[in-house]
Amino acid sequence: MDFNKSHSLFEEALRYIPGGVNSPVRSGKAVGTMPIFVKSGKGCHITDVDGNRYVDYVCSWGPLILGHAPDCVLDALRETLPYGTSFGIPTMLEIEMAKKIVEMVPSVEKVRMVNSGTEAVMSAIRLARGYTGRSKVIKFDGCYHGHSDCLLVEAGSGIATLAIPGSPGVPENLVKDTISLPFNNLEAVKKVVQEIGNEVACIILEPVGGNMGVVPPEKGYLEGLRKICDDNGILLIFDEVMTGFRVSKGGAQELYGVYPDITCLGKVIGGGMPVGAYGGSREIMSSIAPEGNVYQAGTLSGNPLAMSAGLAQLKKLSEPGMYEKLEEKSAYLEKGIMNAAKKSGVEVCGNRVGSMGCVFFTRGPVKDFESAKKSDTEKYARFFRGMLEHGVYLAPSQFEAYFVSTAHEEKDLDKTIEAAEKVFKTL
Ligand code: KE4
Repeated sequence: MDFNKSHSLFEEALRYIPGGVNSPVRSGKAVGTMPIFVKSGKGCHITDVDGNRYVDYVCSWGPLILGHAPDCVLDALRETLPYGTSFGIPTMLEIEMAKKIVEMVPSVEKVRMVNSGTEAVMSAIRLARGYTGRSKVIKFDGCYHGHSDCLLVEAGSGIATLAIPGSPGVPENLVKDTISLPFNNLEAVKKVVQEIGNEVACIILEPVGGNMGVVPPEKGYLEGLRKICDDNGILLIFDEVMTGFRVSKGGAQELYGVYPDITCLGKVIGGGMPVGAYGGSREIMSSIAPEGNVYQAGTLSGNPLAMSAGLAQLKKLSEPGMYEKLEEKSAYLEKGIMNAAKKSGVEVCGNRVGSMGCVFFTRGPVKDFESAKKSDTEKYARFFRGMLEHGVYLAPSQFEAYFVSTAHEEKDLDKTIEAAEKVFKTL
């Protein structure tokens, strides 16, 4: 494949944008390549500026669960655009979006829109601290909750990908109240809560880890955290920015039947536009200004274009059979890739929940960040580059997920499996 145009664009981008990208994990640094520059996307395919076409499994890092540029989203944007792009004044669309989220997410009675997952999580932490009057936050190694200061501790995603220790610029006093513990380890949480439980405002986690690769919760883990929070007046926050509307219609909380006090959302609810949200019970959400005193605001929060795109996507996802279709496609892909690895004698561990999954280049099992880090990231990088050459675009990092959309057809999945068969043989 020829990447000349992408490479010259990257050279130019490096002159104006830090690292040539607007988000580190896009850089391709972790997989030994320069990034491709994409020109267009439709369905499960993207085409880069050199005319190379790929089956895409990044799907904008999760938002595009219906694939690229689905007609329902484009139609909604076309319909909304003539009325204006932003007002900073309430619109009906914001009520519609709030009602849709309340309808679909079991534990949410009231919800506030923001503009990114980071903003949703940052606001949820402030809400938990304001509501409980406590300051400590328990998070988990390998979970990534966006780049707000107090959560850049032992984080996953780009922090893990680039092996950045925490992050410079985050003063010690902003992380002294953050405790990061091993994922899937209830005893570790019980021990800390025994010591300082009355100082802990919240326990926050990705109910299915998606930023250390994909790591599902062990049986009883989520239930155990729920009980610890109930017994100690701690708020349980599910960061469902990735799992929301992804692992089931009602997210991980519906899939596992464990309900958090606050839910953070993003990605899918924007249909590809910049959107985040956080919600919970009326009681807890009444603490948010102007109803309460916990302050949070945003110029473009509830933006009509973003609301219309997100609403169109959520309405489509509410149609019968959507999640059964996603499960069928995802299971077919997982089976094909695992068989391909087995045939080639390449040692991998495949984890998947619904239409988010990953292939760890380690024997496994992978149940937490420590076991995820045993993966051969160099071998993953070779796998990534080989698949790219065969027209399959995967996450440019071992510590991310692949996403299947309703637009991935059997022929696209077969192309992916055939490519994997060829590439595994070269590893
Ligand atoms: P954003 O601020 O990037 O919209 O959301 C942050 C966030 C919060 N919570 C979870 C569970 C997330 O996965 C994310 C963002 N995910 C990464 C990819 N794993 C976004 C990609 C990127 O950083 O460029």
